[in-house]
Amino acid sequence: MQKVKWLGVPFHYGQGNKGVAAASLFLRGIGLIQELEKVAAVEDLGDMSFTLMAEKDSSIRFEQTVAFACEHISTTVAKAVSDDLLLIVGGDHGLSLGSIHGILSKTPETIVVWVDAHGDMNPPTASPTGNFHGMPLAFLLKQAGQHKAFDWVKSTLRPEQLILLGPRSLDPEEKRLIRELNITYHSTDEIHAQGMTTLLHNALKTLDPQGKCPIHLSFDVDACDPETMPSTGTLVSRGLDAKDLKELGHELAQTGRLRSIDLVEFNPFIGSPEDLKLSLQGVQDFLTQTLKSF
Ligand SMILES: [Mn+2]
Repeated sequence: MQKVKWLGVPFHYGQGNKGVAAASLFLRGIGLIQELEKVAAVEDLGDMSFTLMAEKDSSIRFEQTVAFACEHISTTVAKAVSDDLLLIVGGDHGLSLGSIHGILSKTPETIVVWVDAHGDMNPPTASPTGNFHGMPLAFLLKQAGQHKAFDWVKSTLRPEQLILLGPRSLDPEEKRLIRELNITYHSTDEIHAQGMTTLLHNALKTLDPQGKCPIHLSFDVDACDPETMPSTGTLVSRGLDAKDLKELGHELAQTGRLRSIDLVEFNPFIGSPEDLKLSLQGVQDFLTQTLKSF
């Protein structure tokens, strides 16, 4: 059986909906860990906790809080990295600066598959909202500019280590960076035209022809179609469906190199009871099928 470590990261300071911090507690509460234990050996590492710091004016909302939290996440994740699958249950997508930084500090050659409706690559000065969950990739790719609170960010990502899947709501500066840094990028339309399995297989082969690098999946549930996963804060139409998710998890797991997953932006307080039921089923199916494919 595949061994899995569950780490709850109830971090919500990267955007405005506090409910996103409840995901780990909620999913644990409805028995998701017991469900996963039917197909894997799960060790629950518990939930982290975060503190709201004194803030000053900045282009990043909650800058001090976010920077301090992500450094703490990075250290915690670095300690938890092993041959087991590390499941990082968010929280909003801002936490991925911390989780990926921690992973890169241990395995710098890791390939990151970033599945998202958005680019999450806005340098703070270009951000339309100031919300940090739209910026983590800018920091990881060293495109965020100088920010004293983020001086600890040392383990960064080369553009050749990144695959973006599913973005369909990109800001102008994100489009420019994707083009200039030559980042591998596939829209939902391309995924549906080629099929997730073929497209992902080819993308991984191009970035890592030897097939030796560990893989991290950063999965923002808003990558999915609102019909598939409605319980999230920033719904965008024309997203991934249940079949795409199944193929995504299967293709990554069967490489034998998938070491870690961020599951982010799931908000159990958004939508109707039916929406929540559908979203929970989506999360459970995705994780179960992925774990079965190891
Ligand atoms: Mn995101």
